[in-house]
Amino acid sequence: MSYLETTDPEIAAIIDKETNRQINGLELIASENVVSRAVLEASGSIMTNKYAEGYPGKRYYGGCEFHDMAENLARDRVCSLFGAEHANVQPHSGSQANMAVYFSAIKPGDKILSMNLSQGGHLSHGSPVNFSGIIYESHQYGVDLKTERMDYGSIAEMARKVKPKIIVCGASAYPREIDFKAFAEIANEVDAYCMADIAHIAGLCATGIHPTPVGHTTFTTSTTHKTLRGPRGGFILCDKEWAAPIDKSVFPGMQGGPLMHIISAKAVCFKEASTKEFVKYSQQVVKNSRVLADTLQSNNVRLVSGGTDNHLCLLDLTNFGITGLEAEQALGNAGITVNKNTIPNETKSPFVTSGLRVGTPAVTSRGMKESEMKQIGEWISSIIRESKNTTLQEKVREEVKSLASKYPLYPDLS
Ligand code: DSN
Repeated sequence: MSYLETTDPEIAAIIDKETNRQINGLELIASENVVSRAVLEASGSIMTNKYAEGYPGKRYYGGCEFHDMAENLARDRVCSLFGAEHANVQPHSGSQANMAVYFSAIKPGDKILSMNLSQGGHLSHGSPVNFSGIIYESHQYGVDLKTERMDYGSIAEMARKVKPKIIVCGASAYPREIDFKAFAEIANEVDAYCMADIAHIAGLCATGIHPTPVGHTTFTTSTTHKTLRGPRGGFILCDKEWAAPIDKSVFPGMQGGPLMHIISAKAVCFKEASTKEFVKYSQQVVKNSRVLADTLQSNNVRLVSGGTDNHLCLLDLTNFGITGLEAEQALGNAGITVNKNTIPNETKSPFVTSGLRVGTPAVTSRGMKESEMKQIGEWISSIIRESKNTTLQEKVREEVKSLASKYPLYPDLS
């Protein structure tokens, strides 16, 4: 960062502070990760200098020969990783990937059937405050309020009643396996398209640890930066018959120039995700999540749905008499970064919440395993038991820092 320090010391100092925060703390936000040096280098490369509107072989600017090579590599690699026929790697985010699918498959005013945000869904799945709930008529399913799991029978019943044009499956705060095949069958029965948004679990689907929707659903969308451990961005997978409408919806439909430095970094991520090391990493993410869940439960923390099958746990704090917001702040003071989250049967606003979401992708990337997860589970439990105890928070902060120092973010950063 020597150039930045000279030309813009203010922003250099901010990046330095954030680097220290990441080095010294524990990142348990389920949607975050730590990318490889190779992904960082590609994201920070001179590929950012170029406009490349269009697609490989059909660009609106000259000088795109190397950008064509990078985008083709990204497309081929992600298709082979997921066994898909066609990929669009240009969406700047998961929301834009979802938007491109809606723009391709349905019309304004058409019905969407998707999971409620407050029970684990996502804003871009038809929330009334999001474009998806404003442009389309949104109908939402939740989890069964007793089991706190998806109930495919009642989702099918709802689909028969609503007759949506598209059924959206996938979630951002659901700790259990999702039966994408069942969703595809429901969609088929009611003559709807089916879109699986695998943003959270893409790394688990790519490695076979979670069943993949590819081959079942009409569209699969995702981000690249969660369990897949790539740069921030999105992509869409579909069959060849949908390639032209999807590509047209992304560009010129909703985006201009693709972020070619990010597409290059996506290509690196897809290569990394196809290695044996990444399979081992993904297995460890789930093992770590289960140990964290067991440790929390042994400390009387109630987990939504009673446990986890994936990279995240959803904690119900009701019995501790604190809100998600208070717990997020108390844990933040102890160097443990998490996010407050609504839970099924939520009684508080999304800014306060009764729950907390914790995930293991980032700490697993740093090399932490079962014994560290036990320790982290004990720290979380003690902090939420005594959320006003600032002496405890300071003590845990020092212990967190000491643990973090044994698992460097990058070998040359400590
Ligand atoms: N905001 C992301 C998450 O944290 O789950 C989803 O887009």
